[in-house]
Amino acid sequence: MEDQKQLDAFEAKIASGVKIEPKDWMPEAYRKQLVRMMSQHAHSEIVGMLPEGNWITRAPNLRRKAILLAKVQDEAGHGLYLYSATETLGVDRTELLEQLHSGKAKYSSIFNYPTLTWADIGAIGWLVDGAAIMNQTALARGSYGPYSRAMVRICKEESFHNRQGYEIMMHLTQGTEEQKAMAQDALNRWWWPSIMMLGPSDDQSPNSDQLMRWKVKMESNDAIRQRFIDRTVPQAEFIGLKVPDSQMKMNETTGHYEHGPINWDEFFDVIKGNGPCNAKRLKDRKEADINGRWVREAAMAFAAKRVKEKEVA
Ligand code: BYC
Repeated sequence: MEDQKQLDAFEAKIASGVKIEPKDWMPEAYRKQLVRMMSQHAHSEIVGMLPEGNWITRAPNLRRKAILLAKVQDEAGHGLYLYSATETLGVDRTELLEQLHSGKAKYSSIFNYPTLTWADIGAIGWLVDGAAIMNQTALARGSYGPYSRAMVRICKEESFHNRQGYEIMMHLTQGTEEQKAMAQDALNRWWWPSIMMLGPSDDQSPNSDQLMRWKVKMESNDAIRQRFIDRTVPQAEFIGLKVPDSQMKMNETTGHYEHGPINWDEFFDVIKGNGPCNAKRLKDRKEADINGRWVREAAMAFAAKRVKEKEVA
């Protein structure tokens, strides 16, 4: 049974804006919620490398290839910070990765869609990184120190990713009719999944109440989604593209866009494992884990050798 006094002190700390650090007392439910959310986030970063990684060899020129390579490496780095931050809560990353590889753990729904053309790489940077930033700048103000600090650096890198994606789209829309059509097609396919990746609507979000009370989440799923839409629709118009929502319109009174219905059946189906690429993503991730084993073993052997050398010296 948790001590009411400890709980009150913990909640008072959060209310006054003091961060919770790894060695501080915390309720078990807070720890569990953080492990769930942070590990899902870490998994999303490394699974997210796969759809973009597919295009490294097919990027249209050397400059684009170098930029994409750097972006995919950044995502691996985000995974590393996030697994490390999750480990401060007393779990081991091997255990978390096993949960991912066995299909027990979730990762972001968005990465279960295919990248069919080069424009999809633009759409991911613009829309997926754009939605992620909307969410993560809020998470950077969250109550758990290691997670909120990881978010600060991740958001800086995501801002660069977002701009490179928009720049790809802008170039395509200034190109031939085929290139413009390719950009519009990518927007058509990525728009709704990007809207959905911000989580189910507030009335279907069982974790939000507790997470917002403990200031892990600072805003609700719908509030962040609205901000993303308000920012992104004018960006699409600026480059001559149209979001695929015939009901999208600006409400002059509220100053916000109103959108058509979101297909939540599709979202829940994808997170259950039935999206177009779920099986492929898990297969590729497991293979990447096996193929990278020798690198991890070599790094561990080298580290052990360094320790021995220091002991002798
Ligand atoms: N996909 O109660 P709710 C990136 C699940 S990667 C799958 O609202 P919560 C990038 C949810 O887990 C950035 N599942 O949940 C990388 C819950 O199920 P469980 C990814 C989802 O946690 C590479 C259930 O639905 N960002 O930027 O309060 C290349 C009910 O939902 C999703 C993060 O991970 C989803 N989209 O709120 C390019 C941010 N949404 O666990 C780019 C961190 C919901 O109870 N995470 N579910 O079985 C969050 O901010 C929150 O977890 C969410 C969901 C807003 C996503």
